[in-house]
Amino acid sequence: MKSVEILLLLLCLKLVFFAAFASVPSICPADLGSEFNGSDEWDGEFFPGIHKIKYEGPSSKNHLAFKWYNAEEEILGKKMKDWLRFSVAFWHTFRGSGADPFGAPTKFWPWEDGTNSLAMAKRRMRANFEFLEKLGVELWCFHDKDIAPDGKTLEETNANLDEVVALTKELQGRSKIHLLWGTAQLFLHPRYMHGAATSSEVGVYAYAAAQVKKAMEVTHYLGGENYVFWGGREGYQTLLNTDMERELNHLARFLEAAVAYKKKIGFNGTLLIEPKPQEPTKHQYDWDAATTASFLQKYGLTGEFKLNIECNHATLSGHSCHHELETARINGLLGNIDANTGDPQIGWDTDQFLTDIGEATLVMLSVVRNGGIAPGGFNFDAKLRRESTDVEDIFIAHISGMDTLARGLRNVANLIEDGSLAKLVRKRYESFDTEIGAQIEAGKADFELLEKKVLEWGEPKVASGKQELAEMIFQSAL
Ligand code: XLS
Ligand code: NI
Ligand code: NI
Repeated sequence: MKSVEILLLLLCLKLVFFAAFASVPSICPADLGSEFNGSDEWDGEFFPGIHKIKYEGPSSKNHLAFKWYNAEEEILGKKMKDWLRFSVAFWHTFRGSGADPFGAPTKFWPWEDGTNSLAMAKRRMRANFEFLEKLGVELWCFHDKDIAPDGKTLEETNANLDEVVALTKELQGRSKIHLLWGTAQLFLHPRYMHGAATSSEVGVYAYAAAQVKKAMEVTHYLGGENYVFWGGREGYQTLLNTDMERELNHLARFLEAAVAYKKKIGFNGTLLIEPKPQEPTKHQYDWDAATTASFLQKYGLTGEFKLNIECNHATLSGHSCHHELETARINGLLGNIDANTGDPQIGWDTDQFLTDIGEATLVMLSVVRNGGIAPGGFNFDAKLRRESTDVEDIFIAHISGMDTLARGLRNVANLIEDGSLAKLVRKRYESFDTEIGAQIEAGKADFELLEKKVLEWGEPKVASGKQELAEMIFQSAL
């Protein structure tokens, strides 16, 4: 082993601990024997032998084809691609290395040279665009730190970002591919150990603001349709050293400043907050959809923000993804979905591709009720598992996630066509479809009136909730 190889390996081992969130320097040498010349040149294709993925229908046995997702097919009055607005998450798909807190990277993609150089960043971006083209996905998402390396100063860091963004703009211009959302990564660097907008250090608050300012400018420049705030470290480890009220006030001030800056630069995208209960903090402030909705209300920010609901975060908070989606939807806050799932036997954010057809059907039920998700989308905030190490696996994982959600959409169409679930729900509340029910719903029934009714009616009759029937009807649509 040459000394340069030993150095790279040592570097890898050191970086393993940064790698759990699969962003910045988590990639190790693709192939310690490979040659790289420090440029972003790459001969030929990144994914040779993989052609554009086509729809072949449910009977196909080709694992590099769609069985259920047929982009142009109309379902419930809209093309599948318009319901499903799929997006690839750059951080997982192109920066995910397979490293976890116990082990070194396992994925050595052929185009990686083991560096975090600007040339490597540009080559990786070209790989992203070839992947999107071949997969037939037109949207993607990134964190600032995923796509460009840090410099020594903020100026240098921003200049690096500008260089990669210039290439990205050119690549977008040559295709139909565009940006679903951008975000600033405010959790990996040690400066953010106490949080970003909720840090106890004013210099860190300012640094986070400067980073978000730049990330918003870049998102705007790339035509991003949304901008996301995920408060990975906006929370606490112990209340004994934490002024919770002051930290929440700071977070609100930070978000207000973001709204003001968005308006100043003429960015019309939706600002999204992505709730998560914990990990990496013990308690994250935007625990779930309801907590975040009440935070927005308290600080007068409703109307400026929507929510990005992530299925794995939903289950971490003790809810189902469907519960979080419905909570967001009925509050007019459903903005985007980070389409992934957790593992029922593992207690953290495993960010797996969603492959459960029942869960996908419930997700699509909320989206259909919402009339769609645009200008949001289904961002695959999902990673290949550590043990999936073939380039082909990257395609298979996305195809599987897309087909599962497409199946969910088809199932919702079945449910709607069948109509019996909607009928069951309507019937369940029919006692409110009466004069007194209408009075209650209009806020015109006071307690005296209701007491009078009870004296007149006697003991109320209570009908069956029909849970098993509801489940049976749901199952028959799958
Ligand atoms: C982590 C989050 C993150 C956000 C973007 O758990 O899901 O990936 O989506 O910062
Ligand atoms: Ni996410
Ligand atoms: Ni997550």
